[in-house]
Amino acid sequence: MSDQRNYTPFSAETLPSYLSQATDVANRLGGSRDDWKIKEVGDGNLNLVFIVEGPQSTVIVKQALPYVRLVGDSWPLPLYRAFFEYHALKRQAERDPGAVPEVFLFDEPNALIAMEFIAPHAILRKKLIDGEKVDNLAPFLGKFCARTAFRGSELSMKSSDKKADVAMFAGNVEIPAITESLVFTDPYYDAERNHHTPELDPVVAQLRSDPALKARVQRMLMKFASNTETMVHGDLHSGSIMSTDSDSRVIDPEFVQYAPMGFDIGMLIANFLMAYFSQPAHRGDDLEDFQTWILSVITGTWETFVEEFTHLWQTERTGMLYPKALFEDQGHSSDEACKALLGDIWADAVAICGIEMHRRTLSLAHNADFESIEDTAVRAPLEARNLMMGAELVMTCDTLPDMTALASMAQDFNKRDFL
Ligand code: SR1
Ligand code: MG
Repeated sequence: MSDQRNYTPFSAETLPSYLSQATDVANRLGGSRDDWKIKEVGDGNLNLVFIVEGPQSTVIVKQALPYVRLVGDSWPLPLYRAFFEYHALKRQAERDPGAVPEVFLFDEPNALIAMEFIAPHAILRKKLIDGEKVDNLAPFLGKFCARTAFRGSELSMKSSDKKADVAMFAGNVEIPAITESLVFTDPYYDAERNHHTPELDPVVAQLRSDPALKARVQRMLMKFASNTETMVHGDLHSGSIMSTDSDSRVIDPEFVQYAPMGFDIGMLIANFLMAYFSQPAHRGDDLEDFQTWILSVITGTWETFVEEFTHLWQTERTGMLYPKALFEDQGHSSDEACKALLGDIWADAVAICGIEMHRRTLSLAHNADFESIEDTAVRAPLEARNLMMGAELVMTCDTLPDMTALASMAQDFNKRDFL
């Protein structure tokens, strides 16, 4: 795994010389290095991202920095995260072909991945803020979550392969540590890196003074840190999805780890709910129509997840878990076992969803859905709905019956005033 000895962070000026030696990438770009146009476009929290445009094609080059870009070199971060991102992309491509960018080059010492430029797609979060609908989004995301959850688990994988993989990904220590603090811990006390919209103070005080809420969140953190059900993307929000008006892809799995199966879909639903609650500040006459569409994406994603997971259960259950030898071969249906497992995944997803809704409003890394609302008097009441529904989800994750109940809860909170 990468350390800093042979590492050089590239710039738009130095990258052409490096890429001209990377034959496969250079051939894809076409022409020679003087013909390539390079822009550094990284606007995420961690990495350098270059768009390299050649006469024949365009390639993305992503390079890890040895620190958190959002904060600066006061927060060092290991380069080895590129190694885990590369391995995650390979596995996701096998488990859901076509869903993630194709990798052309992985340079471990330089913590650099050259990959497919996904065009003309744009970051989904921006489309949601701009009120642009995306067809086929729910089926795509539901299948991605179900296929990666199922095919990365011992419902499908050979136990020895899965255990070797768990051991390998366990080397990714600092990246999950970010999630452990920023997502599961910092929102619930006055942590140094936190910030929130000042008008939210009373709601924030209410959440932080609730030991039952904190205990439930910590219980979920314990599962996140110790339950290796499957390989998760680890940061599946609307900024990790790129879409046109009808096609979508998933990017950026550097937060990959083995974790509960409900993690990715829970985080995803949270980000759609935040898009939903922020809409009154972004829309005009089309508000109701667009919010209804977002809710339909949430419900559709979960419905597809259940359908696809059940289909894989019936057709690809080749691992050591719930073996056919114990069920079908004995003349016993495994349908109820599948439903019960989906019930557990649902409960985890609901808890994760509530926690993610909190952290994007209270911890370090907020999202543009709310942050782009400049007038805090407009932003705060919308964020308050989001925070209060997050708490309700965490507290009811074991009893909330289904997605219909979650969607009605969102409609209800969308009308309430908490400040
Ligand atoms: C310090 S990194 C902050 C956040 O950015 C990433 O995209 C993850 O969501 C992480 O929690
Ligand atoms: Mg990211």
